[in-house]
Amino acid sequence: MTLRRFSGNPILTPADVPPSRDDYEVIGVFNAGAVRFGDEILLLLRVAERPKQTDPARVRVPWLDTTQRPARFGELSWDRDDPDLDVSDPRGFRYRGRHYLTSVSHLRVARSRDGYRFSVDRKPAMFPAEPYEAYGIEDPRITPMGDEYWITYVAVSKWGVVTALARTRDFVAYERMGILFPPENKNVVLFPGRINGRLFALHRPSEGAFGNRVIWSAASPDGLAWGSHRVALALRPDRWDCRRVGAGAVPFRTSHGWLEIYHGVDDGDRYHLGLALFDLERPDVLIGRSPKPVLSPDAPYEATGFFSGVVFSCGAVVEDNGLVRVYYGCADDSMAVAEATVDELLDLVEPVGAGARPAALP
Ligand code: MAN
Repeated sequence: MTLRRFSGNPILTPADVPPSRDDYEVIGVFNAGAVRFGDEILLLLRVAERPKQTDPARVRVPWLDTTQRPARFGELSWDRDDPDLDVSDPRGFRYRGRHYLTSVSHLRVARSRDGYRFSVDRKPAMFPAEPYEAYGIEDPRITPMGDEYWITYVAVSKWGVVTALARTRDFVAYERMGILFPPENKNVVLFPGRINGRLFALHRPSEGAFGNRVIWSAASPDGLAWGSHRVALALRPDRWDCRRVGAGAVPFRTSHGWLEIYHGVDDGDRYHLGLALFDLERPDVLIGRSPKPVLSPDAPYEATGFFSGVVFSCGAVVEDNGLVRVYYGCADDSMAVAEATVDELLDLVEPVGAGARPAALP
């Protein structure tokens, strides 16, 4: 069994989102956080935009001058046939040893009553504003915390890729709380509320000379200072999650444990979604995992796009009747939704014995 795709997918494409300025174009709307807010489902979209590429011989790349209030777009541009320019990855450039992104992302709210038809706000909800956000803010995850919503998001700049926190009560005003995890770290999800007095997170540091891109857990007294780091979920050789893994949707409570929809990358660089189950009392302890993916990038809008072969979730919404709607980005291009019941998902999870768990660190 896999997630059932909505027949009207994709639910949002770049054509549905106006750019933040007239001379820019939206090239991707994807990897949205998702949450129920009153009688609506809100998506916090990652909107990627760039200057309109008016001259085919030139490459134009945006960045943000965050010393200005509000931040102002700047632009870099090169001859497309400059031998020092490496454009092999559509997401970024390398030029004389430095990395740049081909687009800058901001966060935008979309609202829906039924969970399938969304209307997109005309203005950004959060726009890059801090020095560490100069190349954009990406991949938000929304965790309900009491009467607040805590948003972890990736921020990119010449200082590296970090994960930062913002808080909101109303999805109108957002308060930035600073960086939670320094470079390189992304795919950060917070568990909702305190568990035995502490807050818990899953995060994904990038490896240096040793190690792999695996999911780590951490705990905190206040949500700002994080410690007790452990490897929580490791790679599985020869499977769909053999190359990299990262937390995806914000985990939700079930009778059997915290259910986490994570992404795994295979040897062919395809991104799949799978399930991990963490102990209700110790959310840093893995107790189950799906042997197979619950979604692979097989539909045409997932298989082909800006970055082909990607399904990537930052949020799922669980209804009172047990229906789970999984929102996910397709090929770094568009947004889609697929669903299953909590019971169906739990049936796909196999227990993980203590021997198969990543060892706790000394
Ligand atoms: C990155 C992620 C996402 C993106 C995928 C695929 O690792 O952070 O932003 O969807 O790669 O490009």
